[in-house]
Amino acid sequence: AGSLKARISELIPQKQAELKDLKVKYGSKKLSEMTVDMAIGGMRGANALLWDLSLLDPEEGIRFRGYSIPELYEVLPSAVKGGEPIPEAMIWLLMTGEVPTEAQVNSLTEDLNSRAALPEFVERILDNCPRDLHPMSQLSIAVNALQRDSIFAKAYHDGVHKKDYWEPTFEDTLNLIAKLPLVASKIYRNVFKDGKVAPFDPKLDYAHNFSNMLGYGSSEEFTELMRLYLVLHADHEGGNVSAHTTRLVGSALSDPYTSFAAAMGGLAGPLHGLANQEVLRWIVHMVEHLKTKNPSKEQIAQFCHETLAHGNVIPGYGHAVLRKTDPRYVAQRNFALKHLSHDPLFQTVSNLYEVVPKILTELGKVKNPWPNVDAHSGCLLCHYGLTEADFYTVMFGVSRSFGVLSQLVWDRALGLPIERPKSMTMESIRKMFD
Ligand code: FAM
Repeated sequence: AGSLKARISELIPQKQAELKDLKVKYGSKKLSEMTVDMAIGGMRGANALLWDLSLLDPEEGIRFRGYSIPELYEVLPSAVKGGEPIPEAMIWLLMTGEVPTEAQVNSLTEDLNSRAALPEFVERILDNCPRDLHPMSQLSIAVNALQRDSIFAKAYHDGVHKKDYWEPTFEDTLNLIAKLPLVASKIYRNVFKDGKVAPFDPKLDYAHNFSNMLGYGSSEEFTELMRLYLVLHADHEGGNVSAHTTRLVGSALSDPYTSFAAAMGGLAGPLHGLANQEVLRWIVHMVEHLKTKNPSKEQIAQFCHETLAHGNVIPGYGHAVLRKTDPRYVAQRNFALKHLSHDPLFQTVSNLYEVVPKILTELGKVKNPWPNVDAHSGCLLCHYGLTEADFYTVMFGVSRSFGVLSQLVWDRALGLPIERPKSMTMESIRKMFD
C-alpha cells in the first residue's frame, strides 16, 4: 500500500492543472457581491474562499470530499464490523479525496503511531500548567511549544523552493496530528485526574490509544464513540473560525504548529467550538436549577425563556450557514439510540430538540433554530463518565486538526498566496456613496 505522502505527491500535478484551468476559464467571474451589511455583519454569505476538503450546503449539511455522513458510513473502513468509520480513514479521505483501502488505513495508523511521542520539555511544560488554566489555553501552549521541531520552519529558513513547500508542511501536519492525543490526554489527566497517562500502545489505532490514554479504553463503546467524534468534527468547510484562522495564518507561511495554535484560539470561542462545553454546562445548570434529572418539556421551555431573557444564547442551536438540523447532530443521535437510548441526559437532549426550535423561531431573528453538532456531543461523553465539559473543546480541536491541517498542505501545494482583504472606515464608506 503506497504511503499517504506518495499518493498526495501523485495527485498534486493534476490538482495544480485543475486550479490553473479554473483560473483560465472562470478567473474573472463574480462569485458574490460584497455589501456594506456584509462587511459589518461578519461577511455572512460572501463566497470568498477556495476550500476543497468539504462543502457545506445550508439545507443538506456537510459533504466531506463529496461524501455525506451516511455515505461515509458506507464507504469508510471501520475498526468494528458495522461500527463507526475509523479516523485514519477520514484523514486519508480528506488528504486525497479518495476512499482508502484497509491496507492504506493500516499504513497510516503505523505512520501516525511512529510520530506520537512528545519531546520531554513539552511534557514538563504541561505538567507545570496550573489546574485552573483552561484546557484550551494549555492546548495552544503545547502546540506552540511543539513548534520547536517544525520541519517547515527549518526548511524555509534553509531556503526551500516554493514548489516544495507542501512537503515539510505535510511532515509537520502528520507529526502534529499524531501528537495531539497524547497532548490532550496529558491535559485531561493533569487537570481532572491523577496526572498519570496510560502508556501509548503502537499496536492500537488512533482512537483506541486516545481512549486508553484518557482512561476510558476499557469501554469498547467509548472507543467507538471516540471514532465517531473524531470523524464528525474533522472539517466543516473553510469559513468557520478555526478553519479560516488556519488558512489565514498559514497563508503568511507560518508553519502548521503556529497556524493550528492560532486556530485553537478561535475554537475556544463560546460561539464556535467552546459551545461544545457550554451545551453541557447549560444543561447541568438547568437540571440543578430545576432540581430534577428529568425536566419536563414545560420546565425546559421555561428555562430557555429565562436564558434568553438574560440576553444569553441557547448553546448548541443555530448556525451561520446551516438552515436545517445539523447531520452531525443526527449521526450522534443515531449513536445514542443504538447504545444509550435510556440515558436521562439523552432524554433531556431529545426533549430540547422538541422545545428549542419553536422558541428560537418565535424570537423572529434567529436564521437557523435547529441544533448544531455541539447540542449532542456532551450527553454522549457523559454517559461513559467523561463529564468534565471544560475538556470537550480540546477533543474538538484534536479532530479539527484532520481537516484544517490537511487543507493547509493543499494550500501550499497549490501555491495559494497570503490572504489580505481590504478594510474600510465608516468615513471612507460614506465617501464611496455620498
Ligand atoms: N440562541 C439565542 N439567540 C440566537 C441563537 C441561539 N442559539 N442563534 C442565533 N441567535 C441570535 C443571534 O445572537 C442574533 O441575535 P442579535 O441580532 O440580537 O445579535 C440573531 O439570532 C441572528 O443570528 P443568526 O444570523 O441566526 O446567527 P449567526 O450567523 O449570527 O450566528 C451562531 C451563528 C452559531 C454563532 C449562533 O447561532 C449562536 O450563537 N449559537 C449558539 C452558540 C453555538 O451553538 N455555537 C456553535 C456553533 C457550531 F456550529 C460550532 O461552531 N461548533
